[in-house]
Amino acid sequence: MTMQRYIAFEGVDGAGKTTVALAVAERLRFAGHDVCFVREPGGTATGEMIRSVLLDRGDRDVDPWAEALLFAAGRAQLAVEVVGPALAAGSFVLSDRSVYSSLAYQGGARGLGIDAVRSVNEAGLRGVWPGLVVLLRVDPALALGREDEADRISVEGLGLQQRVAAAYDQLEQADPERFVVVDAVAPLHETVEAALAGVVARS
Ligand code: T5A
Repeated sequence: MTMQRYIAFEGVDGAGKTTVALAVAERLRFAGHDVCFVREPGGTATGEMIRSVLLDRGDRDVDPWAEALLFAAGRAQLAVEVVGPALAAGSFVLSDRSVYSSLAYQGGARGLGIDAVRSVNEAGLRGVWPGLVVLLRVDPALALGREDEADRISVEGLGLQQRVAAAYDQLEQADPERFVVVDAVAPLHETVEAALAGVVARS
């Protein structure tokens, strides 16, 4: 299994992950590659149900560890049902978010601890781990303004997003070989070109 072809797009809420990841997928397909595109939370029937529990807004509590374990549960299902088989078949897998979101949001921003959150995810992923992370860097306030609709987590506002941005920086500094950092304040076509160049150079 070539994990180098498992590429995660990451960033704060509204950074532009979906837009950029879809554009990179299209360019890779145009170049003749098989590309499997997934999103987290979600990507399987079970995962989409878990997504609703995690992101639908409503008058209910979700404990931070319940949140972390639900994200990890959906991800375990996605790994065994979709990502692992696609990589084994030689496809690129482009993922709109990944385990690195859990490390940044639940491990860093929510204060559960990056190592503790990494451990529960490792148990479920069984080695299916992104080989490359494209981190879209943008001021969290600007990014929140780009969001179409706030979900249960982004509605918490700027303070959380600033802690998320700091956690991503910490993750990148600890493991720079795995990361490509892209300026997502630039015009969109420049961001897409930079992300594509990073992917092509590393895969
Ligand atoms: N979460 C998720 C966790 O806490 N832990 C986890 O483990 C996981 C997996 C849902 C929430 O769950 C949290 C994080 C989130 O709070 P989500 O559905 O990915 O995750 O939610 P968002 O990040 O809010 O996703 P959005 O779809 O709102 O934002 P995107 O995908 O970052 O941005 P996008 O592409 O939809 O829109 C960006 C806009 O900006 C424009 C684009 O044209 C677009 O209109 N734009 C640029 N985009 C990119 N680069 C540029 N240079 C651009 N310039 C303008």
